Amino acid sequence: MSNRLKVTPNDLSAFWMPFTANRQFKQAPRMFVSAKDMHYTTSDGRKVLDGTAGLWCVNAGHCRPKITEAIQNQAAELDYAPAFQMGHPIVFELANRLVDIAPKGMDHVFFTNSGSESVETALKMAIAYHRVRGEGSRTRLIGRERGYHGVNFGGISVGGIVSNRKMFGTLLGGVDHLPHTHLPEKNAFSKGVPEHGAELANDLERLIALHDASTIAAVIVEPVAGSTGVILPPKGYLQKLREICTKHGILLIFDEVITGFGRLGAPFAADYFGVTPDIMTTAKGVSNGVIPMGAVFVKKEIHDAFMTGPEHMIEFFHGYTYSGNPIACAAALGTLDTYKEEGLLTRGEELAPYWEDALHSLKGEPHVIDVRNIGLIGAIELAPIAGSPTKRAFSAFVKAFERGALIRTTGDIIALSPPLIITKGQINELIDHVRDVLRSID
Ligand code: PXG
Ligand code: PLP
Repeated sequence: MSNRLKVTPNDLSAFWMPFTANRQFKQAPRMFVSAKDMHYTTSDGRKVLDGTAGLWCVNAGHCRPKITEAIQNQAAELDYAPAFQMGHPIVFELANRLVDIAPKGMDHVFFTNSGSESVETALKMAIAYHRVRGEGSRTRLIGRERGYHGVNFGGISVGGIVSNRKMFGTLLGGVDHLPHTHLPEKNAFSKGVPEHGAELANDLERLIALHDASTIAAVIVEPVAGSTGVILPPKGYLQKLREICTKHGILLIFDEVITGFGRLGAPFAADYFGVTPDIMTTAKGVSNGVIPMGAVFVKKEIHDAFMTGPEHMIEFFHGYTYSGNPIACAAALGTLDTYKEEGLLTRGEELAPYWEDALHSLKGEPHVIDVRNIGLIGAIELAPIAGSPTKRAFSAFVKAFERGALIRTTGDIIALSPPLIITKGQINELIDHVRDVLRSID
């Protein structure tokens, strides 16, 4: 008998779960067995409203027919083609389709399999770009406090989430950090982008004065920080970062792993804020989370700088076995078709005012110390239980799941990011669940 057949449904020990309290989970497992559109079904047959699009990725909702069909057909036709020195048609088709919806000037796409890989790719591209242009001294990378850029070494080095960094040694050298932009004392209960804090971008000038621009390759930020608990850029902040980077020849990387593909009500945060970075990292929504995929968008000038030297030579010594995997490409094409047919990349714009009102109706409920929103993202920050940070939000998560809503918590912050197909009625339902939960927890 194969090992697979010997595993009984109760044997949960072999799987070391990612970013999970393993021992607690295995005592009281929470299992999804199927999903459709806005809902999951649990192993005990309950419907759960998806308030988080899985992990911020299922933007078109679950088990959408175009995507399922595309994957099924592709699996039967061409399962895999070598990613290096060989091609297959739909990876080129997908790149063109992505460039069509990308901010103007971002004309090239490099494929990866996750947000973390997109980040590593972008950081390496930035450093190599300066070197191919003869500015090899530009190797320093600047991230931001509380930033999340995935879990690989480059990403945790430029990232600023302490628990994701402290266990893992000295990380990459030559990295510095901007201050985060969370100013609850001035900006609590802001609707949309907050008024105060644009001047925090000027800290980049301080870091440039300290290190000298000639040593700095790139600045990487999330246009809206997601994973840390939803921190919005103050009005004018991203414009300032753009100006300072341009002035000093530093590349600006937007990590759009969460904000990409319609989350803010525009295709990308770059469109929403009217600020174009030099490199843009994406993943998640590119394939609706269904098959792992990431895509790094690059400006023409950066791509073209590599296209020198003998033509038989590899221009960029980087890539993954599964870069542009055919089945992932099929999933992404099915996803883009679904987004297009249903107008999902801009649907958030219509829904955002309703979403904002619904979220802010939670002001005044027990424990709520801030509510933040932008596009179809929302955050409800709770006062921590003295001496037991994260405990209150975690019990809210468990209670919400029991009541029939999937929410996400990080620290004592509840983050919401539903699939972009959510209806107004379902927004009410989700917020009512959160309200009831807040009233029922200690
Ligand atoms: N950059 C950003 C901005 C992200 O949000 C990554 C990179 C890494 O992507 P991968 O695909 O390697 O996980 C992310 C991922 C949460 C949560 O609950 C957020 C992410 C992943 C899982 C959970 O906030 N963001
Ligand atoms: N480790 C070994 C031993 C490998 O041979 C490879 C790829 O050939 C990798 C890691 C990298 O794997 P991937 O290309 O899937 O990132």
